[in-house]
Amino acid sequence: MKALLIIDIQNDFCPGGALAVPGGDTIIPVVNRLIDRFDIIIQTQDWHPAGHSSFASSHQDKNPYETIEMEYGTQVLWPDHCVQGTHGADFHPSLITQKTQVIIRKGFRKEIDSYSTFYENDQKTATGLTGYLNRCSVTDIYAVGLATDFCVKWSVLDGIDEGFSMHVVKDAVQGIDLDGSVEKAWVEMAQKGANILTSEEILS
Ligand code: VGL
Ligand code: ZN
Repeated sequence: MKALLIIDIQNDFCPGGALAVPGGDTIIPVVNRLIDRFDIIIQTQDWHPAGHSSFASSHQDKNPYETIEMEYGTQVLWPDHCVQGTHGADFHPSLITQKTQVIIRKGFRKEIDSYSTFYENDQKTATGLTGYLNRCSVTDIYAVGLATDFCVKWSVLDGIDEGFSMHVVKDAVQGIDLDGSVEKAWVEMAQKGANILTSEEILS
């Protein structure tokens, strides 16, 4: 079985949002077309409590995009974004969400961030998605959404470690790009064995 994994297509990651990914909303029509071709649809939702430890505003003398050492390693600090229950945390209104059967919320623990939809950033705390997908006999996961260099990348790398065949639809993702991080993400995903393809190859 194959599943479509729609990552973080939320208002705050789209133009006008608090952590806008350049062109973040341009992928939505592509994602909507892909939804038709899958029976298993999973969405992720970045879902932070106010004062989350990944927000620069939670640390003295820190600006967004600087880094900090956390117990679990280096963490990029972000503008406040995707705060639980706010408009910024809602899915973009153009995204078709009716067919989605599971929504994985992540980053909801104040002291730990979560980019990947399989593990939080300590690389130990599981979200439980692997169990769900295994019970549904999913072997192949097609990743789309935001952002290529953070949540998409970590989900794809962890998905491979969890034993899934991971596919990344390159015209259905967009990146933040801090110091070449998008280019690096493509290399890391390809080197680990992700299959990179276009939406055309799925739709045709
Ligand atoms: C993301 C930064 C912070 C993402 C989430 O969805 O890629 N990036 N929180
Ligand atoms: Zn976040």
